[in-house]
Amino acid sequence: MTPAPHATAAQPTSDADPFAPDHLARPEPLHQALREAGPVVHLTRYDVHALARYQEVRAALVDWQTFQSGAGVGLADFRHEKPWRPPSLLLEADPPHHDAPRRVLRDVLAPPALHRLRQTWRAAAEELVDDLLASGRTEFDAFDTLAKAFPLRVFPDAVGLGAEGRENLLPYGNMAFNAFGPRNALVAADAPRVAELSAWVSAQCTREALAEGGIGARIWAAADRGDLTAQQAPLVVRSLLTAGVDTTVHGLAATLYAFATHPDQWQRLRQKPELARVAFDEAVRWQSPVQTFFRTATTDVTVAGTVIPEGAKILMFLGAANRDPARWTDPDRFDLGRDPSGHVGFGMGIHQCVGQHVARLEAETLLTALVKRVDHLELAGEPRRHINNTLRSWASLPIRIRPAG
Ligand code: 4IA
Repeated sequence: MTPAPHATAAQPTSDADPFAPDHLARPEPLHQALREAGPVVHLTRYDVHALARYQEVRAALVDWQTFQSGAGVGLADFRHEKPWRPPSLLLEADPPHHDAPRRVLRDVLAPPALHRLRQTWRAAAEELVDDLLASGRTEFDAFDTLAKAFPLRVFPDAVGLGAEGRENLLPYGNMAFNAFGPRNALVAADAPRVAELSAWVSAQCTREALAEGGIGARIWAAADRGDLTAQQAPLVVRSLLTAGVDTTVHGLAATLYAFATHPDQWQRLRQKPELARVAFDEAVRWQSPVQTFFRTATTDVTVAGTVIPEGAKILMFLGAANRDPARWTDPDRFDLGRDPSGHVGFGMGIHQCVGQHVARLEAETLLTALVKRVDHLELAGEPRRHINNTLRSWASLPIRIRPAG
């Protein structure tokens, strides 16, 4: 047998397919096996190098010079394969090209820029929860009624999207996150809608489509100031629409799932509602809504004694790193008492999630509204996962609540 082109002789290997439905539905056993196999594991099926330990994942994330994003952060190598859409100017770019779009998005999504949204989002969260409680229902699908409903109520308005076609946002995101993986059945299932959904998203990114005063208009204002070109502006808006919807929906679902399965932690939040933001970060650590991302080696690089050759794809298991027992005490426990900072659920380094303040504000406003009005919550049935190549996502989350006396 001749060695695979991107493997070193002594390196641990695995023929597991992390993108197979069983692993996607329940990734923990594979994560543990990969962490235990070694710091770098050659995945023979895709000829990629897997990192599943916290230390190596974090080191790769912060070393953008050696582990580039410009060749794509999915399995596809943009140097040899045509991307399914024009590459993201942020996610799929390296310095110096990455920097101007990043600066613009950083500024429009920074906490001071979000300040004006807080009152509106708080009111929207209270109305959502009040309406739910007023209906008298104590059992419902928290995925539909809260995790999906809340971001879809506040985020498209904040961006300045038109009213038409918003139902396309989640399917578009689902497709984009599947596209980071291999061309498996999940990607094939999305294929019939690629053209239609891409055309709709592109149409929302024009200056004319975006309401005055919204985040989208602020991106266009940056173009007017010369901080971006008119060609870049719509692609920066596209990043907002790709990365900003499914992630928060499934991140909020993860948070609600965490509380429904850890009722003692809900009591803790009731005592101290200011823990809402920590709770969200701990849920992002614990569930890692974005499970995996790739990089490409710009040079032969030695990671913990293993040579990864130039041009090889590196698969980083964020979810595995976030539960690495070498980094976290009792990693499988959702625990408001720990300090979750340092988790890699938002990435790390120059590409670290630029929208994380938006996500935290959504979580804070929704949890705060909920914790004031709900004494107890628990699962009311078996939650159902939705399978996606990259996102740890949900189809339903049945819960039962006891409204506050
Ligand atoms: C983009 C990592 C993930 C949340 C993400 C997806 C798409 C984009 C950025 C980030 O299209 O720029």
